[in-house]
Amino acid sequence: MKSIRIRPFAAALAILALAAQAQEKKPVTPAEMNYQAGGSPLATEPMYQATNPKAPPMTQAEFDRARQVYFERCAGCHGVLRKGATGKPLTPDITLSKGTDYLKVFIAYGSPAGMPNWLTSGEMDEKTVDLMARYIQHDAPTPPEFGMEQMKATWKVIVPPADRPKKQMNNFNLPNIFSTTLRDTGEVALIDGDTKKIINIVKTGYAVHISRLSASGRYLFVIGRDGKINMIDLWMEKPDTVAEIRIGLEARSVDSSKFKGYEDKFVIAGSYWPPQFVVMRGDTLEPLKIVSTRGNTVDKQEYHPEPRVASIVASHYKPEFVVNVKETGQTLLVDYSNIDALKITTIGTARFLHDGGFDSTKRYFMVAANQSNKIAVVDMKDGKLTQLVDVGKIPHPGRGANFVHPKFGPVWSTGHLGDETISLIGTDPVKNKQYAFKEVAKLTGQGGGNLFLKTHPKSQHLYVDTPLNPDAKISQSVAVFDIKNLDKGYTVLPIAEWADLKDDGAKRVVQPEYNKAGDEVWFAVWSAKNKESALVVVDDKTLKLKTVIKDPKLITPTGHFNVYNTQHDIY
Ligand code: DHE
Repeated sequence: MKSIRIRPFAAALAILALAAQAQEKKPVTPAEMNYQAGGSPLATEPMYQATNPKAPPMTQAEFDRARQVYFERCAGCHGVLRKGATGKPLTPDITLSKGTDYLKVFIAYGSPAGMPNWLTSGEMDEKTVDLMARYIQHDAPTPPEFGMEQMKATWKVIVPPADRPKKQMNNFNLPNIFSTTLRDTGEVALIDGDTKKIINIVKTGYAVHISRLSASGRYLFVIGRDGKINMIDLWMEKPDTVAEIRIGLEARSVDSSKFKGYEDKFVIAGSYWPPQFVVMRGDTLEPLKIVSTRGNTVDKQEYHPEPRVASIVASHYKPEFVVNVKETGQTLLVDYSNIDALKITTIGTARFLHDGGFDSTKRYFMVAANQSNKIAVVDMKDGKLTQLVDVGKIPHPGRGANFVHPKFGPVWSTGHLGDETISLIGTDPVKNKQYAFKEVAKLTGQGGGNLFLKTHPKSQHLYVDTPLNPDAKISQSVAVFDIKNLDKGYTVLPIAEWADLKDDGAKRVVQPEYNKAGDEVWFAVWSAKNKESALVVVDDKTLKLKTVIKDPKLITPTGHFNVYNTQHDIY
């Protein structure tokens, strides 16, 4: 084990203090830590760096290096402005009084509360630990804002609406196309779900996060972590980008208006930095209205300067977008019927909002408040919070999975990053009132580190992945439950083994996704950029391997989205 040179007395004090802190804070699992420390595109943005005369001196070169490390490793948890998110706040008013020695121990050895052990894990050397301990005693540099002028400067209409096809110009079965994120190459692969052949590989922003469909199913929107949106027209002979824009410096979410009369009319995207969302024209991505999400937290009612926009969905009940603001724990219902007089209903839910999906009727939006271990249920019809439901540790539903439970009626389910359970929540307040919006049952899956689970109205199976589980056997396989016999436990499908990859990569099996018919399920087998990856397709009836899709161009596949199911919110 490496050692770090720190005065022994200071080190002992620091460790005692750490232990005390650990008691106060809920532990964060290593899986969640790795997941959050995913690297921010802000690392390469120019920023003004102020020096704090009370803090230990640093050269400009040291600042630049430390800032890069901070945005690559630390910002996901501690926030861009270091005001704290999953991790503690690290502003000079706190860090200066702790001093360099204390901070070095903390960074080097981590804490039981979830801070990774950056030195002993080998991720940072002693010099970097020292650098970071000094850096966080200076004021946090603020990345630039990104307003209308900057957005317009990046906005390109590659094929104007008038020059686009008037009808579908290809023979693809559009509802069964899959859009697959190729994370580390900055691309998406459009794959024909019938033939399993790649239709096109489209250059996108950095590490695309999600794909979403317009209400008509014609346009596909993908958003990179760097805030770049590609609008892809599936009617083209070879589907490709017709418009693009950058809506912020770092982002995760995009969606398109779905309410009757507003189909394909507007697109919305939210950003992590700056904390804001923007409403755009649905045919060109022209930015129309930008709204900041800076504001007060739901619990302590404190001002938060950088509350990131997490999931966004389009309501089917009203002309509204649902915008979930992570750090404030506020769910915004944004009425887009009059863009010039935008009406926003602010519903206090819980912190920190992340991902979620509709119940089977699409009336209720179920969103994970992952640091509260709760699912917030928001009523799309009445525009109010229906319930905060206690679930397991760090819920992470993706969009969740809806099915009819033999005893409890319709349920929506979520897995967890922090434990092995799958929580089932009743969603039928009419015929199954006694079970509605309560956790009615817990299934036990393979282990923690779950990210996504999925079923389909035509299927009787529930698939649960565990890509962030530290045990390779678990991260490389999925658990399948028989919905009619949940007490029987689960069957394990060795998806990565079935992929039969030539390299010994991480082979994390991630995100079950059904085809349109609901009779096959696709999984990404996600390895590093220089290792072979694949997509594995399972026959849902027999739970047997159907086919493996391999191609040298399928580099780091992660999320994959079936056009029809995404368009209609079927999950
Ligand atoms: Fe995601 C959804 C944020 C890491 C794959 N992810 C989401 C959503 C948010 C989010 C806010 C909901 C979007 C919506 O519905 O509008 N994800 C984040 C992070 O902040 C985090 C923790 C760290 C980061 O640096 O990005 C993170 N996510 C990951 C990954 O490491 C994953 C596994 C692989 C990857 O591609 O980077 C990953 N996230 C996904 C996928 C979805 C997603 C596939 C969409 C799920 C769905 O079914 O809709």
